[in-house]
Amino acid sequence: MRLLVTGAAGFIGSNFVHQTVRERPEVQVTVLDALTYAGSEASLAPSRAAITFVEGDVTDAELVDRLVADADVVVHFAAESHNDNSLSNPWPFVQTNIVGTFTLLEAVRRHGTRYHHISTDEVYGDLELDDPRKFTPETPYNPSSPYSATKASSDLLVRAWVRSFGVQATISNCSNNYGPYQHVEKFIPRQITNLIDGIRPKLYGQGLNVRDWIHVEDHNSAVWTIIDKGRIGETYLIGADGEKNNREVVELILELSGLDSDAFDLVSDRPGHDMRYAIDSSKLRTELGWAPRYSNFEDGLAATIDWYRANEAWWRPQKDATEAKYAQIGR
Ligand code: NAD
Ligand code: TDX
Repeated sequence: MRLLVTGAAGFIGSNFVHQTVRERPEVQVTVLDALTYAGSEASLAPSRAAITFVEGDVTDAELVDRLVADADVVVHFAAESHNDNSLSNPWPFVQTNIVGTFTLLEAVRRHGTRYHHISTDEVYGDLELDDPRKFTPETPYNPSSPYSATKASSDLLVRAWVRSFGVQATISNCSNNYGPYQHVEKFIPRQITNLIDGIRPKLYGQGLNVRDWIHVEDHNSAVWTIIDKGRIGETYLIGADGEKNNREVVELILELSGLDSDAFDLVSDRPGHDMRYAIDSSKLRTELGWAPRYSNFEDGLAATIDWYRANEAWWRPQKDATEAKYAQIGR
């Protein structure tokens, strides 16, 4: 299989490539990544000798066409992915997430290539804390932020290209990922690396917002399950029943770091901050037989903390610029 993976110099895509090189050595992997502030070739280093890396933009139609022509399967991770950035400057989100997906869809349409689209649970909006429901594939789209609105737009393009042009596509919407190689702008790595720097963790608002955490390796094993066995045109929700509020996560990071669990600060809230995400992944589990392997969040988090301690050279170059951006928005 010749596999084109977009956005694999980022967090989830780089882990996907490492898992693929490790577990499926017969797959020929080509990565397309623009190396934005969020991408780093260093994230691909462990697999670098086994893959082809192309630096380029998913909105570059000629380049995309050439790469798709040589692929059997495309997995599209590339995106602008951070909600806070989408509030400060939405344009790159429209360009990469919507126009980039359009560009890939036109190429896979021309070449009849199997396409898997990586998306997020945020397209469904949010749930109240006491709502017994979780998101299902039937939940209506109701995105809140510029980021989630552009991801929702890209999902709808995929659905339309399946129905109107017969494109061979599947979609997955996953909950919040954690694990190695996640940019220090994101919640968990930000707090871990702040603590390494002697800065107290920062919780938005009251810290009561709930995210449904999944280890990145479980997200990626689910993506492979969908590539192997998913039904064309279908949407699969990926989640591992990992609901926790942000305060609980910070308390755990503090405890695992040997510090008092109340040594955090509350900072101003994110505008439009989604209250709660929760995934019902029963379709993926029942129809395709997938199950997560990282069932213990505390163990996964401890391993993630160890990874950031051992890999300061990987994250240090991003840290100051990231915190400078947060300082500008008072968070
Ligand atoms: P990330 O920001 O860590 O990585 C994104 C990668 O895409 C980077 O390497 C960047 O250089 C690349 N990129 C950005 N714009 C590009 C462009 N125009 N052309 C080519 N490459 C470009 O993101 P992530 O957290 O790894 O997320 C990957 C995908 O998974 C995204 O589609 C995101 O919406 C989705 N997702 C993320 C999460 C999460 O918790 N992080 C959860 C569900 C879904
Ligand atoms: O310093 C912080 N303090 C804080 O309380 C940061 C950076 C975040 N938060 C809160 C906001 C959220 O409730 O933590 C939660 C997680 O924040 P993010 O890491 O920014 O993730 P989120 O906005 O939930 O979106 C993530 O999950 C879905 C990814 O960034 C998206 O790409 C994915 O689609």
